[in-house]
Amino acid sequence: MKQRVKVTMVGGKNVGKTCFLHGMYYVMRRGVNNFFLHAHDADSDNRLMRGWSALNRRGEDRRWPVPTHEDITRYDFSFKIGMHRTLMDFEWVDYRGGALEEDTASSQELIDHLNESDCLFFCLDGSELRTPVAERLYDVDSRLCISRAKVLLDGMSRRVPVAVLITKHDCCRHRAKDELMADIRLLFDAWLVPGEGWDVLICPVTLGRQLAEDINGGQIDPKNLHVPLVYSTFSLVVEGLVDHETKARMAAENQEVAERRIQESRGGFLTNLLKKSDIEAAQLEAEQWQRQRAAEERAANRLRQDVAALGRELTNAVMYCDGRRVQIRPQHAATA
Ligand SMILES: Nc1nc2c(ncn2[C@@H]2O[C@H](COP(=O)(O)OP(=O)(O)OP(=O)(O)O)[C@@H](O)[C@H]2O)c(=O)[nH]1
Ligand SMILES: [Mg+2]
Repeated sequence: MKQRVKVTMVGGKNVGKTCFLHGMYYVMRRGVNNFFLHAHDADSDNRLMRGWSALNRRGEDRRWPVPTHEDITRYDFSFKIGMHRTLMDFEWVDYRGGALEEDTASSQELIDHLNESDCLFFCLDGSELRTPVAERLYDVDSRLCISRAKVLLDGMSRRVPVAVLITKHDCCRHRAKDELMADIRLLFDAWLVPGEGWDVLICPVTLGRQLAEDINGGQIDPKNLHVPLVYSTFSLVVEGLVDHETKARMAAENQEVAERRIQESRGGFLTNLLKKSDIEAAQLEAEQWQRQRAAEERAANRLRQDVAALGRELTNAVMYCDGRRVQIRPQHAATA
């Protein structure tokens, strides 16, 4: 399993990418159910914590970040279980929303980042979903750069998990869940149909319920901010688990083949003597495969525990696996 992965956050201008990052960093730096996120360097930590402190200055419009100017801002984080055990290192890429709409060097850089990404976050501005989108479909699609993002994602050389964040969910939480989901299906049809191979999380997030009515005075009371990163980690750890299980199975099969060769070579005293070197070579091989199998099984067992811990955070999550709705049961079994 890769220990260092790259997340790219995409979405239109002003959809709440930077605010989400500041909020997510704060809640996970503090820790959510024993999961932690720590920036690798003090400058990034300070910058993100300053961003969070500003959000909490109620009554000032300076509480909100200025639109991101730098084309691309990178952060290096460690995602930990407990304070000390790193599960995965993330290189996080936040970039100015405008880059998605343009055909410039920075959008080329973004495409390069996407191609190297192991998971994606797409921010969908929940304030666009206050009312049904059907009649405003093309307008919403172009403002949120959804079609543009789809084109970029389809151009990617491989499928990676996608977390769709309904940011500013406070603005659309008055709507029935089914209705909201129908709108999301309209907007993201291509990512939610079978056969396209996308694994998708749909996750509402907000920095505070009161913000819908009072953007400058509303209290900061974040919801769900840790879920998308937990989902990305979960998906990548499951991938690693499957890899170890496959390797353990292959090692077991190879061990069996070598053991069969030993059995077939053995015979009477003279046969054993004549085939001594063949038998010894097969014995050595069988032992090597046995050791490899044991190592893969140990690694798989460790990851199974991590998958269970991460899965506990996702039992209420709306997830699709190649267009099929999947649910993680409280006893951690992922089922269709
Ligand atoms: N109601 C509500 N508004 C929010 C929330 N989060 C962010 N906003 C508003 O959205 C604005 C834009 O947020 P940013 O995080 O700067 O958006 P961005 O996507 O980084 O924008 P660019 O840097 O221009 O690409 C903020 O100034 C807030 O007014 C939220 O949870 N609820
Ligand atoms: Mg920004």
